[in-house]
Amino acid sequence: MEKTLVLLKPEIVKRGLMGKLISIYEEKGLTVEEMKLILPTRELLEEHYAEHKEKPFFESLVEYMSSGKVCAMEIQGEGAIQIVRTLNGKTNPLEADAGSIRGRFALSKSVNAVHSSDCPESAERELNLWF
Ligand code: 3AN
Repeated sequence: MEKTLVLLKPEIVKRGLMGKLISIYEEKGLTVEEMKLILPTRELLEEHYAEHKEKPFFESLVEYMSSGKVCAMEIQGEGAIQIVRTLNGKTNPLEADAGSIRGRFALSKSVNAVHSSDCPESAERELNLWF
């Protein structure tokens, strides 16, 4: 069974959409193995987004992600990493399928509802970081 890290970003928690998004993963057949609400520290986010450190959007991304509580989950299932990314849709909500999570619930590239690991190595690294 594959495991992946999913983060429901601050706007999802603030808008009261956590349950709706968790249902989408559960209805697909995936299971939530661990879950916590956390106000992430700058240190945690800098480590989590280390690969984007040089990008122009890094500062605003870290600022946004620490602006409110995040719902962190370990989600499990066969092919969970790819399945979650398909459910989430493309990073840019303008390009995301209308039926995907980002297509339905997000408007911008930075405030884009969810994060999920992109490969098994990232999943292991990110799950160790958040749990
Ligand atoms: P994904 O989360 O879909 O794997 P990445 O890894 O390319 O996307 O980007 C990490 C995070 O950085 C995204 N979740 C998004 O919030 C933010 N991001 C990516 N590209 C941009 C951009 N051009 N402007 C603002 N934020 C961005």
